[in-house]
Amino acid sequence: MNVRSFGMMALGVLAAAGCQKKTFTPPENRPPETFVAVRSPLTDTVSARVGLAWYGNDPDGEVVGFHYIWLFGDSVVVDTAFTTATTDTFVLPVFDSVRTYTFRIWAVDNEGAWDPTPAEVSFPMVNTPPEVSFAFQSLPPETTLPAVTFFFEAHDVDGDTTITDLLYRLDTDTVWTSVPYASHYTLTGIPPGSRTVWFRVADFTGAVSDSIAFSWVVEPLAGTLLVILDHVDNRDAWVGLVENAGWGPGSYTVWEFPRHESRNVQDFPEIRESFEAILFSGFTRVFWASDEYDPALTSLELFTYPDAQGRRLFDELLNQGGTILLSGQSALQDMATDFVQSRLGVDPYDTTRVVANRSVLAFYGAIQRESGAPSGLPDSLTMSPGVTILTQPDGFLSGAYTPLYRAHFLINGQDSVLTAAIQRDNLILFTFELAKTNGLGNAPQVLQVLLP
Ligand SMILES: [Ca+2]
Ligand SMILES: [Ca+2]
Repeated sequence: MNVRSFGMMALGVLAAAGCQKKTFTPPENRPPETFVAVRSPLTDTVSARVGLAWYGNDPDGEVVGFHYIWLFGDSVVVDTAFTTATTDTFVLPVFDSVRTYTFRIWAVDNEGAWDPTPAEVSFPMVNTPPEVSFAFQSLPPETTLPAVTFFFEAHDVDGDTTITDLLYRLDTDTVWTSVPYASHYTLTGIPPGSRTVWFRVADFTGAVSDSIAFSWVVEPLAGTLLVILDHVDNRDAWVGLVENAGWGPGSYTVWEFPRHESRNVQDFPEIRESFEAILFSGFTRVFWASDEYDPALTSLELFTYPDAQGRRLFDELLNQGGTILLSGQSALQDMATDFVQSRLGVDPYDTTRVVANRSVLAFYGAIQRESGAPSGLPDSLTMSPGVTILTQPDGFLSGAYTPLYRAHFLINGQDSVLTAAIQRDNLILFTFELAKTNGLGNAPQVLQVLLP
């Protein structure tokens, strides 16, 4: 090898070195860092419910999610695989004694690396007793029958679903009675007299709320006639009608439908429980009365629409041979149509025609007994003193019923005579208020004949 060739070779080596690919060594992935913050107000101890927020930073990539666990000492209380959320509220099992729980969380980056130094926060947690109150404007009247439905609002800072029991005690009870918690409860068979009832609620640990109390007067059920007053303005007129028909005090019972101001009619499924307990306490006759013109305000629909579950009660009473007499201008419109047709035999055409023409119907003058009506009924009724016209009654042309009374209506200014009281089997409908048609003093006789 000469110098030249060595030189060439050296050049070749240098050239080769210059062309050699440099090996790429990426920087090692750097793990993310995790932070956690408490959103709930913190005191010495917290309730079972705690709100937390967290986030993570990754210096050379991005955080794609988190793993977290809840620990009590060394044992895992809540374990999760993975979450992309950055906030949550947790409800942990709490007890009467303080337990310290630890929340530990790891951010995970886009290369799957966990934060080697997870964030954590610890809480001393203790159970808090629940609280209960009567639902807004839900209290029963000062005087009731021996079955009453109460409505509650109960809360527990450890979670409302942790409330498990309702406890109640009447002043005549020596011990508390516990039932599964619901937002209403119906007491039945309450001893008559001046009563006080106390309620409390308990959570799943047995922690109980303070008690709430209600004091009222419970009247006994009496007789076999139940008078339902459904939005009645002139209570004295209706009760007077009943008493003048021969039912003395203590021989009948009045049940006043809760007025809408105090309870929404949608609560009927609950109210029904107390009504049912009362209705099937030996009553064989029901007199439903209303002097409200607006069927949206009265509640007969709840006893006649199948989905309100109240029809079952009327059906059962009728099927047992009980008699129901309905009297009021809103009665026909407030009832379910199929109930009117099947139970009263009213023609569907009549129902729709009457409703359609309702605004042009005016009812006036004397009311006369129909020829086929029971002969014991008064031959004619007339308006009570001071009542000159009933504005919105209903009238029928014909149907599979026994006509009881016909009356003069003004239809588009024309005098027309239509049937205004009908009977089919043991269901009777007066589309006007008997309490307002006692001008001759003989309206009580109607009750004597039809509700013997
Ligand atoms: Ca990273
Ligand atoms: Ca609690």
